[in-house]
Amino acid sequence: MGRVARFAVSIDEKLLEKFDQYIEKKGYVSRSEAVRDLIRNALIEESIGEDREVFGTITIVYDHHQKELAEKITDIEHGYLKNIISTMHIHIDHNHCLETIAVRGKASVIKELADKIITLKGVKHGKLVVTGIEP
Ligand code: NI
Repeated sequence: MGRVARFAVSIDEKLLEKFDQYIEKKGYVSRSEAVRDLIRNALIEESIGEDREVFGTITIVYDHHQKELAEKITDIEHGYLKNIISTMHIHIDHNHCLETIAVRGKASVIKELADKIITLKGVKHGKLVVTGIEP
């Protein structure tokens, strides 16, 4: 960590009140810690469109009775060998599977991979979470 800087923020009282409620609900020890996390999240999310190395997870829930869906997911995964670290498969119930795919690589490639999987017919919910070392 570099030198610590302090800055003042002007904010509407009602907005600050809501922010303090958020901080308490989340369990942050101070406003500073909450603000630092928000800034880090914003910077990491912003970098998704850039060409930097990121890590992440793609989590999907899908209907495994959907015709050829599992095969399609596997086919896509085989096209990204360098980017997929591991996958975890959980059978949720008779119809549904949950899969978490741990990924690494250029942000643009990871986003492309996630979009290909999440938009498949039969994928009921999907989310890419990108993380990395703050830029
Ligand atoms: Ni399953």
